[in-house]
Amino acid sequence: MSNRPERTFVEGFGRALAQGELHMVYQPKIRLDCGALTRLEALVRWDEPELGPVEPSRFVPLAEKHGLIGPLTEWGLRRTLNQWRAWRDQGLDTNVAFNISAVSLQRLDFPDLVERICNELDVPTERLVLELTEGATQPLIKLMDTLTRFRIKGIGLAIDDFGTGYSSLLQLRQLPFTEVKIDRQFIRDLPDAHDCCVIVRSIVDLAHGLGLTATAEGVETVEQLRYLRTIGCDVAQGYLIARPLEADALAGWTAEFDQRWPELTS
Ligand code: G
Ligand code: MN
Repeated sequence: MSNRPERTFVEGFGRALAQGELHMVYQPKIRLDCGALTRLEALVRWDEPELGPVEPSRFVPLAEKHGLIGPLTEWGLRRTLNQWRAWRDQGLDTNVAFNISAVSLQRLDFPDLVERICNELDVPTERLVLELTEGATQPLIKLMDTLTRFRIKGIGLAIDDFGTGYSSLLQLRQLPFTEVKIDRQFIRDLPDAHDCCVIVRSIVDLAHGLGLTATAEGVETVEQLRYLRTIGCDVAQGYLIARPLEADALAGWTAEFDQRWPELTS
């Protein structure tokens, strides 16, 4: 009896993938020096007919456990890269960030699959950044070969939620990352909490010293954004800038944000 809800989940999720109950939304990341859109993070949403919207944090761990992460990742990546091409055709020149489960990285041929999908859908690999979070059971450091294969193919690698969980400085030194995403827990209390200011400033310096892009996630207030600009953080993402958007809302957001940028920075 105890695993019945999980079995129901597996059936429901299989149906979701097959019948189009899943869709992608996209959250803008901007350059803090000029406010320009630099990339969009693709995030999956499940519109369950009875439950309504289900958050990825509730179904991704189950998909991982029941062997469904492969189909989910491939579906989401194809959807996202097709969308990138549609935006490019509309004249929106940007990059995309896509979240990868540590489970997918255990397959040594996974970088080849990602490259194949990029080629098939005519998206240059340089336009793609993969966001990785440390899995509970799989330290990223064990995945050196796989991560290096992505970099050789021109695909960028961001370490997500940096500063929490298992993420360590050793990883920054040994793994071929291109970007550090500072966890929103450190951003939340900027700029009033002195300790958070010290931590965030140090991560930005560390990232720059190692030649990596520093990105702040979870930026919700003007004060946070202004502080991040003063310390030279490169990129910001968060509800202040935009909530995750439906694909067709991007053009409207871009026009609106261009207008709003001067007052955010003055
Ligand atoms: O860690 P990662 O970058 O993958 O997190 C993405 C998630 O964070 C998404 O589910 C998104 O809705 C959420 N998110 C994005 N911006 C903000 C924000 O400014 N505040 C909070 N609390 N959550 C955010
Ligand atoms: Mn992410």
